[in-house]
Amino acid sequence: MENISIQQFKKEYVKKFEQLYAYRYDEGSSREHFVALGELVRNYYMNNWKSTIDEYKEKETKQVFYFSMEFLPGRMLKSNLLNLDILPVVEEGLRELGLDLDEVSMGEADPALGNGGLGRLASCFMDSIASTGLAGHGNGIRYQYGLFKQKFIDGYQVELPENWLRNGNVWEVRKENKAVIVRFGGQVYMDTDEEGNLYPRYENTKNILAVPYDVPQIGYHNGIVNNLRLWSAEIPYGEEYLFRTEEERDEVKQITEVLYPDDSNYEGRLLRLRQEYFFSSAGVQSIIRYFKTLDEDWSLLPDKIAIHINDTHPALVVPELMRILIDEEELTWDQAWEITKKTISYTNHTILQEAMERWPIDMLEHLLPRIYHIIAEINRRHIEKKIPLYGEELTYRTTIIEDGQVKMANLAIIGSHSINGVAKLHTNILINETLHDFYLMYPNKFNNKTNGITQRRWVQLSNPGLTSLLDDVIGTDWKSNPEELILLKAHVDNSELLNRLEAVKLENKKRFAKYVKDEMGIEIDPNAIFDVQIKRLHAYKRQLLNVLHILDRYSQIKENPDIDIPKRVFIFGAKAAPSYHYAKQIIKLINAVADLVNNDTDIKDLIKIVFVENYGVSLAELIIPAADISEQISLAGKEASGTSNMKLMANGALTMATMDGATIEIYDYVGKENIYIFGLKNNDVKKYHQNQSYNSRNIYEGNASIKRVLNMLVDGSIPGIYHEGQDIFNSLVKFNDEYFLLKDFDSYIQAHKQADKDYQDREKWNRMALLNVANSGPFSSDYTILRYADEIWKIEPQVENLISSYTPVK
Ligand code: CBF
Repeated sequence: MENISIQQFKKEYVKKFEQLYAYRYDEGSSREHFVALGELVRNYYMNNWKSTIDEYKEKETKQVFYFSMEFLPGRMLKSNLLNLDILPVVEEGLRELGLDLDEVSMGEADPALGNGGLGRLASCFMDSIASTGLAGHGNGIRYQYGLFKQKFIDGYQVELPENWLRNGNVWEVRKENKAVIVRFGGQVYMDTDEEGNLYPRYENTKNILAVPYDVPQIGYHNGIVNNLRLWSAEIPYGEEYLFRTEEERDEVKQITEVLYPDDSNYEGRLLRLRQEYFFSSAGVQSIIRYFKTLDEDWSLLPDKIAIHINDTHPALVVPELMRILIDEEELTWDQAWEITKKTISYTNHTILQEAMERWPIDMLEHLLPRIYHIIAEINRRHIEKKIPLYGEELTYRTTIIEDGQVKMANLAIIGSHSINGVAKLHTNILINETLHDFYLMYPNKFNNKTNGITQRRWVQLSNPGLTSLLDDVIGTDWKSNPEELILLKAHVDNSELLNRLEAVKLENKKRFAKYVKDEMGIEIDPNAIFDVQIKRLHAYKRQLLNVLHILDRYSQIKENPDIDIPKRVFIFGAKAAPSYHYAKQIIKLINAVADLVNNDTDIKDLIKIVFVENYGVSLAELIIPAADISEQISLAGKEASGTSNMKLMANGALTMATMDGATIEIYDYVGKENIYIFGLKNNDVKKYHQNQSYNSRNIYEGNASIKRVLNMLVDGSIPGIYHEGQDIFNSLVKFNDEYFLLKDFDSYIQAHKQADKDYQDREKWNRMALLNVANSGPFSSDYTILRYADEIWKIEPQVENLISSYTPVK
């Protein structure tokens, strides 16, 4: 945008505020200031938003549409200011008005429209697509309630509603004229028209209006403003008489009411399926409506449009596009199928069997009869075509429909031209194990795209201290080309710089310590090692292993109060899915151990535990810059990629890790001296599984430290836990420790001992931290997205790219 002076900004701001609220600006609350500022900032990007979209249309630029059930953008105010290049002006202008931008920013609700890594990745991608000048937009759901607000009551997780839209959303624009109808239920009959063509005749369907709310995605200093389109469900105009009962009205409201409704029961699953079709269908319909304005031949659809499906939640895009092309645009099956496959691409984000979506046939058939017909036909043709080529056995292992269920990953693979994993190991596992049968059929579809993160949010915005240090030492080019961070390496022996890096970290730790004191009443020492594990709570991520380490350390200190180790603050942030009982037991355990340890004066604050409530993007922005150790301790082979590993590394935390996900690539970049690696490798785990030779009880019986720690779970040493301790003990000993915690325990403890030692040598530690920052550039999502654009979507930046080149991951 054009330069704006501080004076001009102040004048415009005061005017905006007083027009909105009709009282003096200095009487306003943070919330009101946020709204006024947001309203003003809108004026600064609206023209660019319009011109970006107009230009794509005029030039018939190929555009990508990223379909995702989750987006976790975090607060958008500062990020919009940064990308518009007016952050310093606004900050100073507000300061002169007696206001603080950070406080104003707190007036914005943090949109929790996602669970974790997958949703946050989608938002990093949105930022990177716009910032690298690519024509690309998001497509998702405007949930009225985001992911639940987590509270701890007696140490137990309690889920409260997260009404993030209570005060509206200043960034969104409701576009009623772009609404579409999405059809559910009823019956469908194939009839013949006068010319003898088959067409579907629908009866008794429930038609729902999908209304889009568009949210700008502003590129970094490049004038591009793309679109994130979030759909909301409403009763269609003029059809209110069809929704006379409260139940019928509720059914509509529910579609976009809440993120991930409880899917532990049939009703919850049905609602989830409804949500998936709702935003898939609405998105595809709006894309097709746009394409038709270009007046091009249908065969050119894949030259103008790419549709990317983020995991299988939007996989119904495949039959929906087929439906529109065949039923509404009257293409033949073969024409439609070619176009569909060429247009769609798919990312797999997990190999966990329980996360692989499957829908019972009767549910799908009942809710979406025509879509089910199309899936069944895709499946029939797949079998017919592949048996002669690959034989029955292999072909039947790849069918979409099996045992009364529809397998969404199979649909996504068969109906797309590209499938990628999100880190090298993960892609290899897909190719060689999980999806090997598909790989035999479609070797060229498979590729890897290691995840990334945007340094704009995760360094520039969340760590201003580190940002100005970097600017001073290596200049500012790293902001548009993060690989430049490697220039830092030349300064690795500059002890003045290392001290400055340490001072920046200390300031960030103090900032977090203040939060902990104010919000939780816990006093933590900023000079302690801040050891951070922030991610969804899941058994495979092994927060429990972290707890076992804490209990071991606690016992050692009790035994030997004069032990010479640095203080540690163990920081957890994690939500458990509401119906995931075991994960919730671990939350209770962590809180109980925190109560025990934090209040035991014998251990002289050598250990403190902080389990922050309601972990999300905003808390991550506070915790990550303050971290010394990044816990990435999943069982090897289970974490597809991880992205907190990259954010933490970029902020100078040292990684404590198993060889899993993208952490392996972090290891490749930083080298073995600058990371703590422990535990089984993927191949070791595989061998144990093959030989069925793992016996956790033997380890328990034979290892005194492990026995001592595990016994604490059941012998009353940890007040406040009841059956949780016994259940967790049983999972580790009686039920053979599915995630090999006991096997990895010793090497984990050793790695932590090494970290204690290294931390006492501050120069060494700071050097390692610096090398982590220096090597974090390749993990920028800007590069990841350029690889998607180049290799999958076949789209090119629309403005002179600030990133002149990108290096393929080594
Ligand atoms: O690819 C993004 C992230 O997705 C997950 O969170 C997921 O939901 N499947 C994975 O668990 C992460 O490993 C991955 O980084």
